[in-house]
Amino acid sequence: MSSLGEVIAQFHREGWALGKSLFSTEEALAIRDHLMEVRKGPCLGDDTTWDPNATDPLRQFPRIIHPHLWDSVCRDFMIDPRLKPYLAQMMDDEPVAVQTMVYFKPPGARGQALHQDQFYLRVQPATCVAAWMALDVCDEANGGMMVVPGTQNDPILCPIPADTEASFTTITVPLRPDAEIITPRMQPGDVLFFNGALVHGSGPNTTSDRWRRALIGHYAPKSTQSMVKWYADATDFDGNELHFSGIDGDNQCGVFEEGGAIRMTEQTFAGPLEKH
Ligand SMILES: O=C(O)CCC(=O)C(=O)O
Repeated sequence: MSSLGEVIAQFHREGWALGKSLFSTEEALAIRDHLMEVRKGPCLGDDTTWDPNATDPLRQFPRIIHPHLWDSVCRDFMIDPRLKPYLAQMMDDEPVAVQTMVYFKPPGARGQALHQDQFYLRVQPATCVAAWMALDVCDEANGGMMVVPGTQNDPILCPIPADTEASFTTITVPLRPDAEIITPRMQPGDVLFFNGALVHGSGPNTTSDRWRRALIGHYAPKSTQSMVKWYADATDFDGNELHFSGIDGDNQCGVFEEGGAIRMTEQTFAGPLEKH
């Protein structure tokens, strides 16, 4: 297990870091079993229609968005005191929770193309931070999380079309030619922390027999002035509700110029910045 200091130092250097064994294997597996029960039917807020007879595994097991609003297991994870010291030092502020998600990714399922969470959340003036907990062993073969160290220092990048054979989302971001993509191997109960500007995502689950499930919390610093309105109802680690000023988002984003510099421009985005 890495020390808190080591995790924080790596997070500031690379935009991501792994909290090894932050939750026990038993806890992670119990959460996983609970979520499999929950996913036996439609869930409030589904953005993909649940269909147990669909050929697409992601229609059989769609991700769950904002489950903390109605599921106490997800809410307890979201404000678990073990996460707070990490998030507080990463943000240099008190963290408050603004979103939860569950991903199932059964064998054969597509992943989510590389993206930045800030594209969706627009937490200002700082950024959001994610705590992504593995509920299975995760690696490249079953579509573990991919991160691109260093991109946490980039602005929101203008999206480009994604390969929808490999991704259930339709947009991605361009990468520098020398970008390094890392897929950390994770065990159930490990937590991947990443900065909201960090480019990250996941590939398809190419295995025939290994699921890749995850429970995720997204957080903002308490001093946040605004964020996209879909996320603006927040909860602090004592369970108190608070509300940030909600915005629709804006169209500012960066494009790479020759030589690797980034030029800011305006781009009209298709669709609402509602779900990420
Ligand atoms: O779990 C995945 O495949 C993607 C999750 C993700 O991008 C996120 O939590 O921001």
